[in-house]
Amino acid sequence: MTTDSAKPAKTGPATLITVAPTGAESEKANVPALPVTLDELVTTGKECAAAGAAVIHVHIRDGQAKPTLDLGRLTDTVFALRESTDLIVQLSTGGAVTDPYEQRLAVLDARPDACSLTCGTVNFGDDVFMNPWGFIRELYAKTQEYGVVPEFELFDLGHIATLHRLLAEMGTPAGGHVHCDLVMGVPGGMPGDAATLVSAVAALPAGATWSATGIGRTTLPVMLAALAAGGHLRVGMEDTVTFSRGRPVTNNAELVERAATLAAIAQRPAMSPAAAKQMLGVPDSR
Ligand code: KMH
Ligand code: ZN
Repeated sequence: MTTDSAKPAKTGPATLITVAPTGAESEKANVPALPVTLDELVTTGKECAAAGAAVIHVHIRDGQAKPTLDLGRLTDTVFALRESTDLIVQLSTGGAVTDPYEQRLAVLDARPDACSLTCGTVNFGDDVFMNPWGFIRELYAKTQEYGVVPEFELFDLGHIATLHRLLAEMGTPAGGHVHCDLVMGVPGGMPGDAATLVSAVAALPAGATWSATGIGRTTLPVMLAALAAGGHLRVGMEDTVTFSRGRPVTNNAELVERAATLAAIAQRPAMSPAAAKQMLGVPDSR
């Protein structure tokens, strides 16, 4: 008979937790807890860092709380989040489905640490999130030129084929490491379930790390499947505004806290921002 209780508990590799606090889809009027001002975003960033987040995936809003890619606001946001937190600042280049390609490319001029880079077009509810091959290439080339570390957003299995093509034709990303995010459960994209997650992970480039997020009610199944499969986590009000059946999310930090708790139960506690920078190849240039 073994006496496991006498041994110190072993922990596995840590879990990178990304928070996506705002997104471009929810309206402040319908979701009052959504952080939309710079002050609200900074407060959210601090709370989520304390709860275990290492990366913040940022969409911003204008004075009317509408999604914007205004470069001045983006630059101020990068500066303010860097000033007040250690989080890796990852700007969205996806924006809203209505944003033009030129503005999405110009996001990198705000000089974030990292950015999202979606590897294909996808039906997005009643809309279409457009990411044609030419745009993907142009955006990727700019990340390489600026040294901004991309996170490859994969909404469907076909996006993984495009990621392979991109890496084969254009080489390694800034930071020298491939990190992906499986965005699951978008109406029109891949479903948010364990079987799909396992298939997607099997198709990723060798050596890539990955996180997963489940939209809406797929949040919990995707989070549990990702932990079981050795992945990292993204949570936040961009992806779900309901904490449990009938109970709205009150703030982003409670989603990060839940993810950190589940990761700790899985013996893979939340990763620090410093360790995340090392894993992703984000230079510590502050
Ligand atoms: N808001 C979606 C249309 C990203 O941030 O790069 C796109 C999106 C992906 O959220
Ligand atoms: Zn986003």
